[in-house]
Amino acid sequence: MDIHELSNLRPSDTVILVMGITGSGKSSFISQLLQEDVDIIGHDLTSHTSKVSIFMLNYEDDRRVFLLDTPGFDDTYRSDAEILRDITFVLARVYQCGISVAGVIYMHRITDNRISGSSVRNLEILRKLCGPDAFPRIVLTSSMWDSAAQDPVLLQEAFDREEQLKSMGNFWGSLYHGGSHIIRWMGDRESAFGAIRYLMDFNDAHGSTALKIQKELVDEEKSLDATEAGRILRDGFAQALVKQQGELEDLSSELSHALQEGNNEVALQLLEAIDTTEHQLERLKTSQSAIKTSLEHLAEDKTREYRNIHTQVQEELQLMLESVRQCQEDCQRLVEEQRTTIEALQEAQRENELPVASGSRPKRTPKPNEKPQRQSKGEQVELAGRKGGLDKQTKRKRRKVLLQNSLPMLSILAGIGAAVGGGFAINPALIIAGFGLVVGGASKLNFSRRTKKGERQDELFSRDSMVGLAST
Ligand SMILES: Nc1nc2c(ncn2[C@@H]2O[C@H](COP(=O)(O)OP(=O)(O)OP(=O)(O)O)[C@@H](O)[C@H]2O)c(=O)[nH]1
Ligand SMILES: [Mg+2]
Repeated sequence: MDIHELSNLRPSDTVILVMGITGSGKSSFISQLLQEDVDIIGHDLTSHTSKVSIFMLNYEDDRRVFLLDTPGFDDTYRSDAEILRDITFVLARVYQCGISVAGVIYMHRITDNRISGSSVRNLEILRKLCGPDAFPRIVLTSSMWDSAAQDPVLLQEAFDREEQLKSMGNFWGSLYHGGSHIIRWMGDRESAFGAIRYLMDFNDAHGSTALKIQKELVDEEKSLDATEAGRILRDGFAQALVKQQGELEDLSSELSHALQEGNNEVALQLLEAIDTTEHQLERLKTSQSAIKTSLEHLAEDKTREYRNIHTQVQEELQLMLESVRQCQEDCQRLVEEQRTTIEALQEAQRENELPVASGSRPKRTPKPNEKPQRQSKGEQVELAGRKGGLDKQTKRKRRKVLLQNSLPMLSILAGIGAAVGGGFAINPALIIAGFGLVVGGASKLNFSRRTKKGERQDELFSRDSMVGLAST
């Protein structure tokens, strides 16, 4: 997501966050809403750009709803800090631009038969991000009802679990009693749209409100680690640091014992363990400092980050366009060569069809400036026949090349379309997916090449090797 593109959102636009632990069904939910597979896009975006993906839903009356697909907080402290930075940055920018956040869809798999620490942690962060005033703008959405419905026993368990979740204060309980709405997502578009409509109707009826984190970062100018959500991570990091430092001390004293006793094998194992613990300690410290940031610094970091991604994407686009251009040239050359071959064949055929007198052929007197005939007509026909045979073979191979290239070419064109569309739709995920299609298509292109002598070689080689050759 680009900071400038965020500023281009219209005041009539609305943002909805989709949160939940990994695998709870966030991408599937959004896919159903948009009626397209967003998982691939989301996956590409995760590995290339921000961890938060944005998808646009055309809501009723030409209103645009931007869905933020967020990764779950999963107890790996390094990524948790990054995820919080991403989410809070987007929320703060949206707030500064006067765009309202209608609420949060929080996903949970109803078939999970135990409450994981990760789920509790995600809900704790959700409560702190929103604040009690925004609890009514949270829709607690359970997934996997279609699976549960397959078996009456599973279905009953799901109903029981739903009641249990509502009664647990550290799970849905406090949110439910604070006004959060509960819905069952049946795996279809209708029930997914129902959750969105609930939030939009609530927002229309009650007006928009700022989430707790937006007020803290923008209005109160708090640093991220001083916000309520940030403090959860900060405390977690502090506890983990104490634990890791204790482990490091234990390992160090065990190492000195092992060395005193001359137990080199154990000493080596301990050294490895110390190395790992030191590495974890470093990561924790990095995470700790990552959330000690003001919105201003966060914006600077993110702007730099997105600018780098933008530059990288531009460079990749240039490479892709160059590949497409080369491909077009190759195709044009093939068509041209085919045209020349056909003309030569037609010429040979015309000569072959000239009327020939029966019996002995009259000897033609050569004109004064005419070059002596080097081949008889029979020889010419035979030569043309051989050439025709060769040409047929070559033509078959070239036609094969063209056919092989048609699908990758379509993929490249679709990719460019998606990338350009993504640019207009403020959808970095679409841009990345576009590039994916272009790269995928380009890598499947096959070309015939010429040798240095200018003779045609019918060996096929891939776009990769062609790029390699082009650069030499
Ligand atoms: N049958 C069924 N499968 C579901 C449902 N929700 C999610 N799944 C499946 O669960 C798996 C994970 O779903 P995702 O939508 O990728 O979950 P996610 O929350 O986006 O996961 P991350 O992106 O890893 O955070 C996929 O294989 C989905 O097909 C549901 O309601 N019914
Ligand atoms: Mg996902």
